[in-house]
Amino acid sequence: MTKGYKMPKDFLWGGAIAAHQAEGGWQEGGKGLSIADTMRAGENGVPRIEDDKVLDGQIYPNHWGVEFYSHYKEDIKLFAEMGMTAFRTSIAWTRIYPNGDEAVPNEAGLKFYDDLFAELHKYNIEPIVTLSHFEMPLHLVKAYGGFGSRKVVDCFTKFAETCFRRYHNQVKYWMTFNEINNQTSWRDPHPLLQNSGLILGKDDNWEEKMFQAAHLEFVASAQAVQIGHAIDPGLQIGDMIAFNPIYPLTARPEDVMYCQRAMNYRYYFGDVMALGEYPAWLKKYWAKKGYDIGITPADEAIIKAGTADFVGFSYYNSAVVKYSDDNPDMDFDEAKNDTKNPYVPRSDWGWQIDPVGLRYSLNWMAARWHKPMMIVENGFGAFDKVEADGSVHDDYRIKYLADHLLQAEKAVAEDGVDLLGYCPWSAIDIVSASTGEMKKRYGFIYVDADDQGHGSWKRSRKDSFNWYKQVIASNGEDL
Ligand code: P53
Repeated sequence: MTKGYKMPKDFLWGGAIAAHQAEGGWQEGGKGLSIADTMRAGENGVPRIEDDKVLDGQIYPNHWGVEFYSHYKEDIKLFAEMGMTAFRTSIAWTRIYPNGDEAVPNEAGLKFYDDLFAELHKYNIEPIVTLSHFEMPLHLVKAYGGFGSRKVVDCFTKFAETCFRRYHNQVKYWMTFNEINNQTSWRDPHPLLQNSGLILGKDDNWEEKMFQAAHLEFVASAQAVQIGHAIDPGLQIGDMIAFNPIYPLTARPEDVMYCQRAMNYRYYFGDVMALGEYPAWLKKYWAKKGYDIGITPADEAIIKAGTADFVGFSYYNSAVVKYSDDNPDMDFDEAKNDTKNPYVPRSDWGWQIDPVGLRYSLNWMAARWHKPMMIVENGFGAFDKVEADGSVHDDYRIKYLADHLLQAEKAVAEDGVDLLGYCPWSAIDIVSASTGEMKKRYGFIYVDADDQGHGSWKRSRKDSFNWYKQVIASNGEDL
């Protein structure tokens, strides 16, 4: 056992999931179709395909997730048994506004989350809620082109307002857009769809479209922050950034300079949302590329007035870049970067495992954004083996989490960063976002189901369940 540090009193010990990856019940209670409901299964190296409707004969793993919709009471009881004091999930936008643009919300959907939050409070578990976690109503994509349109800004702020009004007495911590910066590299199908609901035409410049959509999300997010505070000044409304620190491969000054530019590119999202304005370098970059982002003075005022209260972030891995002489402008192209870090191991899915990078990240963000922070995702996707007696010996997951937690604790205890809580991904096994697989497991709780959605849905405790219980009981000291 590793000796860690006791965390401050009231530190939130949580676990995280997202509605579309866990709930299932895709047609229950008047729920509409989200972009996750028409996304087929993929696997490592095989991208998920987005259909424009549900097709016969295709597998859509988000239709069942892990049936959290019908199992949540049993699951929350297990979270409480671990001692969890917080739980992060998202509100499925399509339960509240099935098409996204209705005048009136869907009462059955609202009721589901009343019950879910009440169940959490029964055990003194603090809900932490993401408003938009890769689950935009499909109708908003088809009718308006997602955040390609200002109409969707209004739909989102209305959705946010509905949730703040209904749940402000039950939910204090909110985040607007999950991993808003995870749309900065070209992949097909492009993550612009998952994040922003954009489907690109053949002649579209994806990068210009990305900057435009992200801008409208910043406006929507800042507006939501202001609306939320007007409803209840006690609400804490954060941004949510996918944080993978980028290192220079060598001490060559060009590598270091290029690395700084890569960090600026990946994390300008956090600059805008935490500091309330665009960085100067980015305006120069747009001018050089001839991009028109369509920013109005009114937008700038909204962004300035609606900065995030805290920085929520996911941390899984770190990355490395190397400058190449054929790129004298030093423009970062994430899709072209496959530089490997010789000093860190990789998971079965190729993710570079780097606990020290978490301490580095916390310090980097503290120095740049000056906000309290919350780790709202951190975890290890792995194949789990169920033994004959039903146990799962996931010592690799325990090691990953213990190593990372120790570094986060050092950042608090030795470096003085303001960290509100830790919510590992995931509280319970769920469907993977990038691959749609069930077999890429993250949870403390095993769910008996396979990639085709077959199984008993029975829940069981993995070894990591008992490990996390002891971590929480010792307030972070026994890792
Ligand atoms: P999965 C890409 C890279 C890093 C994290 O990821 C990512 C993504 C987008 O898929 O997503 C976050 O399930 C995300 C979660 C997701 C989790 O990381 O692809 O917020 O929804 O499940 C883990 O292995």
